[in-house]
Amino acid sequence: MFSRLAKTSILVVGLMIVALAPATLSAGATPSPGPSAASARSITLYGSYQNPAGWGWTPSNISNGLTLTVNKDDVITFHLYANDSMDHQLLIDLDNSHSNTTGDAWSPMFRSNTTAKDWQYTASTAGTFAFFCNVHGYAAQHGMLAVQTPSSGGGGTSMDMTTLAIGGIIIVVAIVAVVAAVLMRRKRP
Ligand SMILES: [Cu+2]
Repeated sequence: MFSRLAKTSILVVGLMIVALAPATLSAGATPSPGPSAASARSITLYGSYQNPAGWGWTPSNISNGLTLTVNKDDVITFHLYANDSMDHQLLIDLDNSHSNTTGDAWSPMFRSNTTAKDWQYTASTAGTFAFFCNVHGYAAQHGMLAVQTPSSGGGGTSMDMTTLAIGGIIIVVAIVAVVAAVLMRRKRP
């Protein structure tokens, strides 16, 4: 006659332990700030006005669909080549106006397909920006530069949220079990 209550109690205690375990793990985990330290990036770009037009990592993947992804505050050294040996100039279009306007950043002119022109750019503004050739214009030669803030949307943050969510669900189940146990006890004559 006592065994039913004992079983229920064991079940409730068991559920409580399961519920507390993720919370303990979460509390004990070191908050990960993410790879926020700015790093030096080396990016090779081949510019070309036509056949094909655009920008590429190499002479064989030149297009107008290239996206470069870096972290905020990365110091990028662009190694710039002119695949067609024409004059080009890389412009980072910080206001996405698709034209050369105040506040944009641009490289020196380059026109060699064998010797790189190096240009350093610090990605101090987060966001997604167009880049294009300041000589031939946005329509002829463009791509995208995505400057990410590492602390937002990091893997560590989403894992913590998942842990908390699972812990919360288990706690709700445990509370329901306690209420059920109490009701069962009250029903006894
Ligand atoms: Cu150009």
